[in-house]
Amino acid sequence: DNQQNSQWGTRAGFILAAIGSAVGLGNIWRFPYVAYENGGGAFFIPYLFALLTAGIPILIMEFTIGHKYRGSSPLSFFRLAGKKAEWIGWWGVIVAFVISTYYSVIIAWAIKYTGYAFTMKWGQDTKDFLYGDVLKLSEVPGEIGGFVPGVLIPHLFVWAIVFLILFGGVKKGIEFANRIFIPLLTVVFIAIVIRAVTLPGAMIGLQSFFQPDLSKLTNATVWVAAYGHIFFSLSIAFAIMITYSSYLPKKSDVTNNAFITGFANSSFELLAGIGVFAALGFMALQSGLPIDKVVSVGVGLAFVAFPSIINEMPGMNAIFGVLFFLSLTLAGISSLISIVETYIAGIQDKFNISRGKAVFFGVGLSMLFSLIYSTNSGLYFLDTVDYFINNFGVAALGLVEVVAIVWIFKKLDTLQTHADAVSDIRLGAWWRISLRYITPVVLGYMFIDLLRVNVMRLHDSKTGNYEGYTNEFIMTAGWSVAVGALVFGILFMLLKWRKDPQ
Ligand code: MET
Repeated sequence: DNQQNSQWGTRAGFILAAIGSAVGLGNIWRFPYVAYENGGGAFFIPYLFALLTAGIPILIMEFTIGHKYRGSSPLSFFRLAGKKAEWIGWWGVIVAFVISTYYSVIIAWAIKYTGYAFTMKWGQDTKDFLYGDVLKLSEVPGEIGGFVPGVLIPHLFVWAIVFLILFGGVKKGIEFANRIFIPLLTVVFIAIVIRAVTLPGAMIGLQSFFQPDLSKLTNATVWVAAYGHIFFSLSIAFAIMITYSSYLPKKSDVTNNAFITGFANSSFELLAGIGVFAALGFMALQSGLPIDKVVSVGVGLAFVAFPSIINEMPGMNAIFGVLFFLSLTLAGISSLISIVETYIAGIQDKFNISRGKAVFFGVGLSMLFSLIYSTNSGLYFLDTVDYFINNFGVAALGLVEVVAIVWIFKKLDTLQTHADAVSDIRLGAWWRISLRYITPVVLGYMFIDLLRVNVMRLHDSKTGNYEGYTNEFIMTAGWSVAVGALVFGILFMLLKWRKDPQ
């Protein structure tokens, strides 16, 4: 079928799919380590501020764009203001493409760990197990010795599942998968959190999570982290929510749907935070260390700290472990399909090809690029690409998108009129002030500062690059990817529409 004829079967189907996209590795694998690295309680206030002044307002805006202009992100932006807006849509699509390539490998790890959990195969040294036995990480970042078959095989399996779901189409593939995954995920996840908060020492962890650390509020990095995370977590500013809402029937309440999706995502994230910090509190009690000294593993938190926690648990360890990694897998797949759908929809619209062809081409290409993460330098690439694409892809794009729509194309009124015409809840001062002033000012300041810090780091041998990587590695895996996304976005805009975009 044709891209423009695809539609969700029911309202619940759309909401489940949107929640399925939002709730992902970001909530379970990413949020805990970002919150942890930013001091736990210090993260809370910036997180809520970013959610209410940027996250939800942009989500409403993107649902409205998709619903009003009824196309993939590039097509919707084209209809909004022509070619001079279209490139923003493509930029998001390419950013989505880049994220999908490494997102898929984390799901592959989760599948492996679901298997390991049955026997707790990771042993006592869970850090060595992850980096040594599983990932076979090279000594030097960027030095690629070859593929790691133990990662490559589940990784290809993940792409096969994604292919099958997307090949089924919007209703029979995406909606169907989410109808099974999301209820299952919710039940499994609540069981895990209940187990975690009833562990001895849980209160120690929860206290550190919920105690706002006001002294850290002046720290810019905490704010940057909070905004970046909200965008990633809500799947906004990289084409996803525009694509999903373009499949809504004409009569659909966009504002209400955005609130439901946003609050469901944050509830999930808060639950994940509660579960993880409760478990960390348990670890703190066991080891006698303060909570912020229990682990120091960043990206590996879920795959290092969790296995350790599972080792120490009084009973039901294996079940807990299996459920935890299973929930990671389910949440990951339902998000990965949404991100791949953005470029499937984009190329279908632009090149006027069938869905089947677009799925073949899109999944095939992302699978090919994703192979780098199945090599023994994969984790270094993942870490660097994730940092650069989130800061100079997602956050920068969020800024450009909002400024362009509000200040350059002056479409805020048009969008508000459309949203209000189809929705119960009316948009008012909160929505307008957030998008007109708060988001551009805060994100703009953040972005300039981030750019300054990272450019400076290339020239200053004392401060060192992100994670201490060499300039060469940062240029290859970081800057060229982030800048490349923008360049390719513009190139796609320059190509001819194979079908009248109006
Ligand atoms: N929202 C997703 C998450 O939180 C990420 C974008 S979709 C791959 O994991």
